[in-house]
Amino acid sequence: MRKPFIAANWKMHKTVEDAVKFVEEVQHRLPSEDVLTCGIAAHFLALYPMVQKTKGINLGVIAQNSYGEFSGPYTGEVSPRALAAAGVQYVMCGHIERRTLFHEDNTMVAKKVAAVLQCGMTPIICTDETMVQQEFNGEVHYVFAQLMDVLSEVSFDQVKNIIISYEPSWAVGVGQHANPTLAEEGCRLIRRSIADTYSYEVADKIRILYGGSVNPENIQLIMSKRDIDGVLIGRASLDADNFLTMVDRVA
Ligand code: 3PY
Repeated sequence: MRKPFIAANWKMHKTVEDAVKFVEEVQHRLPSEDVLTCGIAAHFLALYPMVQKTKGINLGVIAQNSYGEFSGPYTGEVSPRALAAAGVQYVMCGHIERRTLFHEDNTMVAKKVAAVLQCGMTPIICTDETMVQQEFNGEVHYVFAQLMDVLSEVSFDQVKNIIISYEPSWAVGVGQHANPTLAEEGCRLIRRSIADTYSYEVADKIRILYGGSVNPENIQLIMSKRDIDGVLIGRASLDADNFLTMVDRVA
C-alpha cells in the first residue's frame, strides 16, 4: 500500500514569521506518520527555521527548487548540498510555474533531479500538460516524453526514491480543479510509463500526486482515485485550519 502524501505548496507566500507560526498552529494536530506523510513547500528563507520547528513531527520540509550543481559561481542560485545540510528532505523539481515563468526546460530539470538524489533528498518531480497536449493522442504522449527526459539521469536504483506530481496546466493557480477522472488518467499514464521503463514493482511503490486547485471540498473525491497517492495544494494550504481539514479528510 502506498502511503498518502499531502503537501502544501506555499509558492512565494508567507514571511518567515508566518511560516513558523503556521507550524506552531498545526504541530500537535497532525496524524501519525504511519497514516500519511505531510509536507510543506516553503520559500528558501523559511526552510531552515521550519526544519528546526518540525523536528519529531510529521511535517516534512520541502524546497520549491534548487540548482543542478553543488557549488560554484552561480549567483542567486541555491545548492542542493546546502539544502540537504540544512535538513531539508524534499525538493520540488520543474513545477509548471518554474517552467513557464523562469524558462526551465527538461534538461535543466533532469540535472536538478540528479543533484537532489545525489544529496540524499527526495525529488518531487513535477510533470504538466495543457488540455491540447492531453487530448492529442500522438504516438508518444507529452507527459511520457517529458517524464522520460527528466528521468534521463536517474538510475534503476535511484528511481524508487522519487515522488512524481501531475499538474495539468489548466488547473494550476486558477481555483478550478481538473476533472478527477482526467487527473486519474494522467497519474495512471505516469505509473504505466514507470512500469514500462523501469519495472512494475517500482511503479507500484512510487507515489504519484495530483496538483491543481485542490481544496477541502474536492480533496476526498480526488484522493478516492486509485492512482492518485497524494496532492500538492496551492492557495488552499495557506490557512492552517484549512490545511488540517484537508489532512483529516484523507487520514
Ligand atoms: C496549485 O494548486 O496551484 C499548485 O501549483 C500546486 O502545486
